[in-house]
Amino acid sequence: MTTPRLTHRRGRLVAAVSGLAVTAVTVALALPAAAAGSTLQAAASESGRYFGTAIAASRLSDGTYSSIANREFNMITAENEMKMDATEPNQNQFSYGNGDRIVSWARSNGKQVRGHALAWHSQQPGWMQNMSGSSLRNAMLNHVTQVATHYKGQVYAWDVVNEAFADGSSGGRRDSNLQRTGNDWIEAAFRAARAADPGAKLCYNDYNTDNWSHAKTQGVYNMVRDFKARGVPIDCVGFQAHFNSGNPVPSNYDVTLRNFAALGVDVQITELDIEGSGSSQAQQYQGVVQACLSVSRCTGITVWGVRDSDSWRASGTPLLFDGSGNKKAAYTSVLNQLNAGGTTTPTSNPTSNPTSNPTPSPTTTTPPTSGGSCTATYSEGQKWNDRFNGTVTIRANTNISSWQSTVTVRSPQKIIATWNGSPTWDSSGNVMTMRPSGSGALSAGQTTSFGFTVQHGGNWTWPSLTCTAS
Ligand code: G2I
Repeated sequence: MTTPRLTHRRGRLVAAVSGLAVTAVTVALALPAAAAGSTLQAAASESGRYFGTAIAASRLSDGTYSSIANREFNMITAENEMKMDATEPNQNQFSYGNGDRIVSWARSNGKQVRGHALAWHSQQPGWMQNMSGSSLRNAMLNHVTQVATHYKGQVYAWDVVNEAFADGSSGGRRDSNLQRTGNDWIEAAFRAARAADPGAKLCYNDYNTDNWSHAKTQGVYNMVRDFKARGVPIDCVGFQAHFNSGNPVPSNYDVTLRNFAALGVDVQITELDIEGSGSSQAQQYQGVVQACLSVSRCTGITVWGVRDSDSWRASGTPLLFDGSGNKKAAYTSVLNQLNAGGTTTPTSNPTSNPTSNPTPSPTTTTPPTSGGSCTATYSEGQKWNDRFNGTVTIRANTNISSWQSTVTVRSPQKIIATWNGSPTWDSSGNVMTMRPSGSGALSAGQTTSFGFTVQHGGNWTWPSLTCTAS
């Protein structure tokens, strides 16, 4: 019934070569399936994870910057453009220009978006800084509602509340004007965000929460445990992961991630950067990636900028590309670790896996087209408790010069990663149109494949497919 399933790696090789010429495909099929992910996003996708970066709208016109960002990353965070001061400069006057610019760049390049950040003690607009009491609480909730509504359906995960815990040994909340409106301000923000965009994952995001034995880590852990116990809508915890010599990657990082994940939330590395250089920096990066790959609910990693020169702490050269856009040793160690981790796949949670196979929706279609005909066939990939991988095999029924395939998922499903093709999305986010990365020429009987990860939200239904040839 189905065409023999290509592995992701072999599939990528075929697609990469099929763009060149039809005759080259035959040659490629004879090669061993050895190629590993050659970009961060491709390597992370092997295990159903994303690899992201923070983007500054003002740098998108820099060709080196945007081409590295487009090539390597598939999850985009606005570095400053969605913060409170940027989006509501005057009370009740919202300003989305730069945030929208980043979202549209991300989506037109087939990338997902992490929203950062709805409520924070820092980077508040001037009008908010001196507010207090119920007027501040209401202004904050209105902000959360308005901004989450504006970006509804376009954001994979929101940092709903950022950095609300105190540094040091107290393990308690940070003092701020928001905290002084009452201890329940965080859960109020989460409820408002859920009401505004029920499809977005809602995260609590903080720094210095990496070491399991630190009081701040424990404070956040206890809050998340309490939220889960009381049904406060929280889906994920973001670990900013800003490291330097005074604050190195802890050896118990995986323990921290695993313990949070065991509360029933996703964990994400959200703002990774590590000051330093050479092999010591590379090793620390590797340790962070290894820790994430060892936890099935660690769903992705975002670095806080593209080149060292783009960093908020550029003098510490904390990123994966140097100021000229060259790959650093840290880049190579991250890529290699992602590829290694792709073979030791994360453990799934059997209790949450489907007990029976989902009812397949039509898996193949062959609409007649003037330029030729193709068939798209779905095959299941790996499953996790919150997501699954799928592969679509495209078979040319006649000689074709190109193809495109739509993949429709059903709410609340979302496609969070893809490989082996160039995706675009419709405005609902449910319909992805995949086109070949190269020319897409296939002769009759030949196949190629692409893959994707679906965050299923409890709905295990297979996506429906179409294939159109030209
Ligand atoms: O501080 C590092 C990060 C810690 N976690 C939350 C993140 O949101 C935070 O990001 C940084 C940005 O990388 C900086 O770019 O947040 C800073 C502000 O808290 C950002 O700095 C601001 C400067 O304060 C502004 O003066 C400047 O206009 O960047 C702006 C744009 O370059």
